[in-house]
Amino acid sequence: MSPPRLSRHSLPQLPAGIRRPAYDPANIRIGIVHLGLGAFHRAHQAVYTDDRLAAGETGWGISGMSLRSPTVREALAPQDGLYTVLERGPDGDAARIVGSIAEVLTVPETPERAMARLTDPATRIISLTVTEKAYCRARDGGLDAAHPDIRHDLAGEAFPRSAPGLLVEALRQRRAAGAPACTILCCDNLPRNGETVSRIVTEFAARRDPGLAAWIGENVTFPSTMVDRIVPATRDEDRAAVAALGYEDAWPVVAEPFTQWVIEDRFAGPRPRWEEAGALLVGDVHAYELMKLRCLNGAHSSLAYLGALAGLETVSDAMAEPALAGFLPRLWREDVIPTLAPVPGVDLPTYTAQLAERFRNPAIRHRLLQIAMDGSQKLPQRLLGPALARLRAGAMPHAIAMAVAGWMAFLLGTDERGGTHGIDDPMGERLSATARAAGRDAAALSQALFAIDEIFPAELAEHEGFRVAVREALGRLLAQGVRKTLAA
Ligand code: CS2
Repeated sequence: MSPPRLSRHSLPQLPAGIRRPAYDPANIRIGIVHLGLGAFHRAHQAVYTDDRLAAGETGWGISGMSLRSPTVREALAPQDGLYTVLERGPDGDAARIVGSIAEVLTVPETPERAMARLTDPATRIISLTVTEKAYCRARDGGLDAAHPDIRHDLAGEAFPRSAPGLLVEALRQRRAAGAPACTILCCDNLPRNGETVSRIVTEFAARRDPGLAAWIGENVTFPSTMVDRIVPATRDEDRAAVAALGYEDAWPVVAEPFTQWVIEDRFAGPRPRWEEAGALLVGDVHAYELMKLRCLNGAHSSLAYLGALAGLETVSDAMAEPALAGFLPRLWREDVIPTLAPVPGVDLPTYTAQLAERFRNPAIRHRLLQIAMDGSQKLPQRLLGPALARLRAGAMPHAIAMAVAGWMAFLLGTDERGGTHGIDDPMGERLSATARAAGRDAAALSQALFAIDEIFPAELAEHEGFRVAVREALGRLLAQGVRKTLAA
């Protein structure tokens, strides 16, 4: 007999020892719409929410929506939204079934249903993990009105395609229907993510109807958040690991044991008591955001480019190489920690040492190429921001220059073991073409890339000392390889 497929119906038959919802998932009501139903949300916010549902806050079920691909709906709808979080630590695995996703939709498949849920008076929170690029930000941080999806949505002739367009249309309809105030909760890795989304949404709305923009200012809040949990993309091996437990789950998620969520406590209406599930509700998130983006994500991106260039596959593989593992403490100590304001209750050297431990977790196979994706969207807040802060303080951020050089070399598309990789990035074609035209000439390559002002702010691109540091690092990477260069 084949093992049962996970669903509400099969829950009671699942093997003992698997933690399952301590409530009846059929009896929860939806209070949250979440856009971007990727692995991260399912191992993070949905788990905090699952805890609150178990504690009796049954009005906070999640309607999970994908903006494009139906693959999550195809996997989870037959499972009534249930899925496994397989927590993998150095000491072994723990499986838990999460029941907080009460409904799974693909927006373009069922746009009316999605809009009805977004505008439902019972929906008080619209949260997002749609990745950096989906906000369609312009160079100045506001709305990129030239973005093809934004142009499509601003024309207002068809159902919106972009996240900002969808949010504004939902808010327009909420206003027209007299729906109660709601909160838009960005959970993507952007600095001041709440303010960023507020600005983009308000600018979009103002182009359609200044009255709507004003209404949003009075009725919608955009708290900032810092989110953290390492959740690699699910692989077939992970599905097999769940099958070995005795049931079938088409899309489990694998996560490290660590999880952190810091939320600015500025909600327009009610919210789950996430603080009782371990979240930290604070007055100001910014110091936490910068710490996490620069220390964790900055180190991740550095490892991704330098490690992939060295022909390595995962973060833990890279951490097993002394040259790469040894690079991070330097990056943190010299170039990152000095740029951070004190974070309440956090000792930064301890925090970064714990990051190194988390990166070493051999049970998590986090592919470097996954992290390397969308570099044009990630570099500015992860590496270029702290570089600028150091330069303004009169210091030369050599470790960051090395990481940026790693990204530049990575764009050439080949690694030191003769492997090749594509550049998965909204600017990928332009970046690859630029790199190809310059070739393995460090001066030409760095100069051509520094000229891309969507990525490099002028203050950085025109800083002679920084340009030289990157060019020299790139020259060494190309001539001697990653290991030799970092060991030197
Ligand atoms: C990673 C993040 O893929 C990436 O860019 O740096 O997804 C990282 O794993 C999370 O932010 C950890 O909280």
